[in-house]
Amino acid sequence: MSIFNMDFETMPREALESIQLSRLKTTLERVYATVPFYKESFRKANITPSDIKSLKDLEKIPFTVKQDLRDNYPYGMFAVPMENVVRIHASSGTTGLPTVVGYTRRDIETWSELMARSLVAGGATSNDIVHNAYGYGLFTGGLGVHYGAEKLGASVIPVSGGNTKRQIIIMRDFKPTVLTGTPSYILHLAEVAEEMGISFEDLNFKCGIFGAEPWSEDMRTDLQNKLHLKAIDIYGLSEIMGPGVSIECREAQKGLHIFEDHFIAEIINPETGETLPYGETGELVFTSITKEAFPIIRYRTRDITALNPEPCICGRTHVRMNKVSGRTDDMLIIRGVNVFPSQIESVIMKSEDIQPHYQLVVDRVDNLDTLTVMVEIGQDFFSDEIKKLQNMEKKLASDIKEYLGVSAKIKLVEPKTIERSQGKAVRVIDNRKS
Ligand code: DLL
Repeated sequence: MSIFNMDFETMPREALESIQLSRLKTTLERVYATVPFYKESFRKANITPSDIKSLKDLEKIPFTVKQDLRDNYPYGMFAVPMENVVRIHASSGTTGLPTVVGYTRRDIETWSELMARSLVAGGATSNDIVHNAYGYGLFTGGLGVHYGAEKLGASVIPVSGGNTKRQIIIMRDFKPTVLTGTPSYILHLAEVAEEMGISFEDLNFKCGIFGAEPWSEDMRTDLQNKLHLKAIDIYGLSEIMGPGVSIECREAQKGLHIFEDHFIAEIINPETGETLPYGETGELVFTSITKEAFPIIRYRTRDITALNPEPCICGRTHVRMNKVSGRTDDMLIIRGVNVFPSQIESVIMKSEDIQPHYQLVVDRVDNLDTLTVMVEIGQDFFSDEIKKLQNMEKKLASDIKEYLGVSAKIKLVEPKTIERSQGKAVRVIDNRKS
């Protein structure tokens, strides 16, 4: 089916669910027959694929977690022989062994199609020129967006991350119309463009497709104002496919439509594993229903969100997930209060003098957790009298306490103090772990 044909995305729920069920059954039969991990996990739960007769029955199947992928490193979860695998990607592995994922030729075709559909949802057409600043390499962002843009028939500039000044010249001269990259790197691009005396107002961008890390609504407003484009949130993860698992539509820019003809989404209570109804916030769990090389069943993403089934003004019937507020493993517990970096971002970005560059430093002093929020402020403000700086620090600390219930020490720092992101931003330095 053509990517310009919206049939799959606007299908009545009943028809969509019947496709999901039949694809789910086929996937379960395949993983049971080809991946020893799933055979064993079904055996332990005392079920076989034939016990899954409805979408609701999915709940009977045990979860898959990141550790399972590590235990089967590198290729143990693949459901096809290596001769059928045409591409391998991997997570960075900063917190342990990298997670390795594989794709057959058909998987690459499916992924390209989903990324093309994502770009269309975000407002791109075959006439666009896509400046792709996601990193190319083992990270799925660069090549994922690249193949989708080509599939759409757009012209791709495979610029990747880094070499920022050169990127600005390319933006000025090649006149791209769609910008793709992580929000934190795009922010850095905007900063460097300003230093070079180039205004985004004079560039040709109409939309930006930003994701791969959490970013707040306030960051969206800031990016839209600075870059003079519509900023669209795109979500995905290597284990499920890469970018293009879900995306906001340009019409609503509210919630990310999940490509439900390829993935089944659930929300669970991360503590009990119990499935939660639509609207409730919890951990996102995905089952892939069309992948060949690396099918994955009930994968716990650790991402926190809620699902919204309400009809959307764009006409798509696929459920929307709220903007991801953070990951269960990124959540900071400061003296018993749970807080995500993106919530702190929302609070500090309400202040006009603050630059959207910040880092959270967590320590343990005398057995008590302490949180220091390092935030950049404009050069003018920084050169001002010390009293003004102290007042601002007090104000931000009291806002954080009021909105989030957590005590934090604010440290205002000069512009350029906090390291700029070339890909995903490092928001938290947790000295308790070292
Ligand atoms: O980040 C895939 C991707 C590339 C998505 C480009 C969007 C654009 P991983 O490196 O495996 O894959 O990291 C996946 O990043 O579980 C989330 O925690 C986080 N993440 C991805 N997109 C978003 C988003 C790519 N839009 C992990 N908002 C996921 C918040 C996001 N977090």
